[in-house]
Order: sequence, then structure tokens, then C-alpha cells
Amino acid sequence: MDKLQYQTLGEFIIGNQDDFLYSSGELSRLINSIRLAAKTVNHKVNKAGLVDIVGAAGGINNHGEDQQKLDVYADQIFIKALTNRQIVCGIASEENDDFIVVQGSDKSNQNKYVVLIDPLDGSSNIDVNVSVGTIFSIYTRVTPTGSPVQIEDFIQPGHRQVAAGYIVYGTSTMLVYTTGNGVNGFTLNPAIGTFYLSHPNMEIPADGHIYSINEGYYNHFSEGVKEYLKYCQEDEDDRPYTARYIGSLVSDIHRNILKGGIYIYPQTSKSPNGKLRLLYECNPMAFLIEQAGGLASDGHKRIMDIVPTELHQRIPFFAGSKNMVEKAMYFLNKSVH
Ligand code: AHM
Ligand code: MG
Repeated sequence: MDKLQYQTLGEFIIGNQDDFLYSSGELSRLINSIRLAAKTVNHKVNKAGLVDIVGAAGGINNHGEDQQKLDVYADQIFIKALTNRQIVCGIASEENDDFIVVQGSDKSNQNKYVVLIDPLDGSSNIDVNVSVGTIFSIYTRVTPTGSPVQIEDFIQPGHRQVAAGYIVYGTSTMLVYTTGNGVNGFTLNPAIGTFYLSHPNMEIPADGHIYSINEGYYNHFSEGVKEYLKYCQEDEDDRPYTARYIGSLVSDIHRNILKGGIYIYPQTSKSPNGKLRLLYECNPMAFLIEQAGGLASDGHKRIMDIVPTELHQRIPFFAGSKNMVEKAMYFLNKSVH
């Protein structure tokens, strides 16, 4: 077995700290905090199905806490992990309307990073034992260090991300992240609670055979999207492609990175900006996919070049294998003219 595969996430983070110019270890500590919170959330997600059984048997579980919605729980765990350790100066979460200013009692927070997080994406899937995930995105603040963070520290274009990643709580739990030097994936060994480097230098194939879209909304799609779907289904060359849609963004993207494919959440006549959030979902996934060699677009321009105007902004999303995304863009733009 390759020696690399014995490397833990903790060792990897320390070993790659020098990748950052002027690194003070702050980003490494931040990713370490996310790693720890992920393990706690993973534990809770894994026993979600047992809660009712233990409760019904008059077990010792604290009913109030265990019945708490897991997405709220995950939100609290990540926020606590990042604030208690005084590792960031601000956090924005898909779960909360406003961003959180992180300041110590002496108001002397000198940290320079803000984190945007979707603590438990696809949480409605938990009831049916389908994988869910956490998505995170990290930026350097633009306002002066030491002062309370402002909205402009969070609404930055995606190309300014310094790191991004996701955790997929699946048949095995994985943490996948990038700091702009490629994408690496780590698998949790639950017996000892340690993430090991299992997928070094992940690369998304340039071509794929999987398309992922909620076709239930077909009648509400634009002509361009409909034409692209027709293309995917045609009996020609290496087509028809296979349709795979879990409805859990992290799992759909993770599979497509590994196997090649395109993920689409387009605008519909009912949702003109699609459903997914630019800052919490699309930008971090776009950073990972581009770092893995793929593309991410809103249908017309690169996701990471979009200048956000609000924290919870939605955006249409086309992401995955380079050639597949380019083909989808061809159909989209063709039908516009
Ligand atoms: P959420 O943030 O409320 O969980 O919604 C995001 C999820 C994604 O995981 C998934 O890709 C998408 O919503 C599915 O939406 P739809 O059911 O409209 O296809
Ligand atoms: Mg979400």
C-alpha cells in the first residue's frame, strides 16, 4: 500500500501549512476545528435512526436534545467549534439570517478569516437514511483586522476563497477540501475517529456519462436546458448518459467528481435564480470542482467571478466535467440567440 495512505488529516494539514505565503498557522488551526466539529456531527448523524428506539424503550437519552433537528444541531456544533477557539473573526451560516461577529471579551480578535457554512445540507434526507453533508468556504476579511467584521467581508466573489470543502456523511464519512493546491479527500476510520488521506489529488474526468438534475421540474426549464437534456438522452456516440440524482448536493457532487458527470440546478419558471445558495453551496463547490479540473457556471458566466450582493443569494448552477459543462453552455447560449 502507498505510504501516503497512512497519512492522517492532522498530519497532512501540518505538512502543507507552508503552501501559504505568510502563513501563521491560522488557516491550519481553522481547518483542524472543522475536522473536529465534523467528527461530532458525524457521530450524531450516524445514530439519528436510533433516537426513536432508545426513546421508546425508556432509554436514558435526553429527549429534548435528541429530538432537536439535526441541521440546527450541526449549526451549533460548527459555530461553537469556531467561536470557542477564537479562530475566526466572523461566521455566516445558511441556517441563520445574519452573520455572526466573533469577538473575545477584550474585543481583541486579531484573526483574519471568515467562514461561510452550510452545516447540514440535504437534511430532509436523514429520515430516509440517505447521505447528507456539510459545505464550508473560507475567505480573508477585507475590513481592518481587529474591528468587528462587516457584510463586505462575507459577500466576496468566489475566486477570493482561500479554502473550501465538504464533509459527506455517507456509507463512509469523508472530508474533501482544497486550499487552491488541488483537492484531497480523507476518509474517517470510525473505530478510532481519525481521518486518513484516501483520495490524494482528486481529478474530475473531463468527460462523463452521468447527468444529475431534478427532472420533475422539466416543464419549468428553459429551452436550452430541455435541449441539453434531450442531447444527454439521445442514442448516439457514447449516449444516452445515465441519470443520477440523490437530491443531496454533497453526495451528487462527490459522485460526479469521482466518476465524471454534470450537476445542474437551473433556473425554473418558478425559481428564476434556481434554489442553491451562491455563498454557502455554489462557490465552495465551484472552487473544489475547478481545482479538480472541472468547470462551474451559472449558465453564462463562471460562478467564482460573480460579485455577490447579498448573503443568502441564490444562483443557477451547472458544474462538473469540463466537456459536459461546455456542452450544456453551448445549448443554453444557442437557444438564447
Ligand atoms: P437545503 O439546503 O435546504 O438542504 O437544500 C439544498 C438541497 C441540495 O442538497 C439538493 O441538491 C437540492 O436541495 C435538491 O432540491 P430539489 O428537491 O428541489 O431537487
Ligand atoms: Mg443547503
